[in-house]
Amino acid sequence: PRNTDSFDYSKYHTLSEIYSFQDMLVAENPNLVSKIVIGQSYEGRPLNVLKFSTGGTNRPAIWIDTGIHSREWVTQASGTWFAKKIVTDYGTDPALTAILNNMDILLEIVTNPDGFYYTHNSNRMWRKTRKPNPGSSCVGVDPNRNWDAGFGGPGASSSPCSETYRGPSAHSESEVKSIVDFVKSHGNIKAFISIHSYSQMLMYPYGYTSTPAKDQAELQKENLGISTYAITDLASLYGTKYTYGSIISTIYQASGGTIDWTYNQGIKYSYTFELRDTGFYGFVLPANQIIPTAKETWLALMAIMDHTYNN
Ligand code: ING
Ligand code: ZN
Repeated sequence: PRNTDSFDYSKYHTLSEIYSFQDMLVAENPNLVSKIVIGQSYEGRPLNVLKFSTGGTNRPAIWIDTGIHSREWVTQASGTWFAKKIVTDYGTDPALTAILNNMDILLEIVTNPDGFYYTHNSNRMWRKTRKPNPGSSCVGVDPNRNWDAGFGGPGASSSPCSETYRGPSAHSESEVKSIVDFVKSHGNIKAFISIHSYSQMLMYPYGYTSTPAKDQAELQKENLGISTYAITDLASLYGTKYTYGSIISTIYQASGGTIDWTYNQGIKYSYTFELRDTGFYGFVLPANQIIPTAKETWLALMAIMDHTYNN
């Protein structure tokens, strides 16, 4: 495609197609969208973040990432759709317009580009990064077990051959460390939403411990409230059913996860999604479900972003 209007959002795209989509979106919307390269992957690919901003300096921001696990293709595809949705709705949708007149949205669509390239060219089911592990023939670290939050505890593996290998040390993966450095230097991120598939769940901290998050009573209530609104809005479109709760109580114990770290950094509205489906197709969700998945998820994202903006 020569522009983002002729881009086919109902198909899965390669890494280079998504990279060129990002550049086209920036070129078409120079007053709204810019591209920040927050680092490089192990294999040297750019880690691109789209910044949607109507001005100001270091405004409060909402972070959204998709594709930290490369095989979860509906997430990168939804992220691409979200990017187009933001530029389309700004100026016409009152809720999004109000948010963007006061806050920035930061969107990393391909959070694990080496893994994503590998899923297109070698192994569709690749999850981890592509960094070799010294002394092992197994490659890669689970980038959702590599964060400095309960790192090394139960709910991650110390074996390089495991799909949940935590890595040699916290933030050993440049795909993770680049976000860590960005979040710390930004210092004004109010909501952090990390998107996975599949299972149809909306979750909040913690994953590494069943010890309730700080200000648990109040935040738990708020989390429950936000989650309820978000999944109710999501279901309003096609009736897709989501479950919700803390990570450890909803899916399983997982240490070193993204949003446990962002929450401990003080980002109160830290959420993680598991998009469609519940396992019939799993990671290999048919392309005809991309747009419905993106559309219903957008309603939940708007609920979370709106709550963040109003608090
Ligand atoms: N599931 C997530 C995983 O990394 C998860 C579940 C999400 C755990 C957020 C911890 C934090 O195991 C998938 N499908 O990757
Ligand atoms: Zn995942």
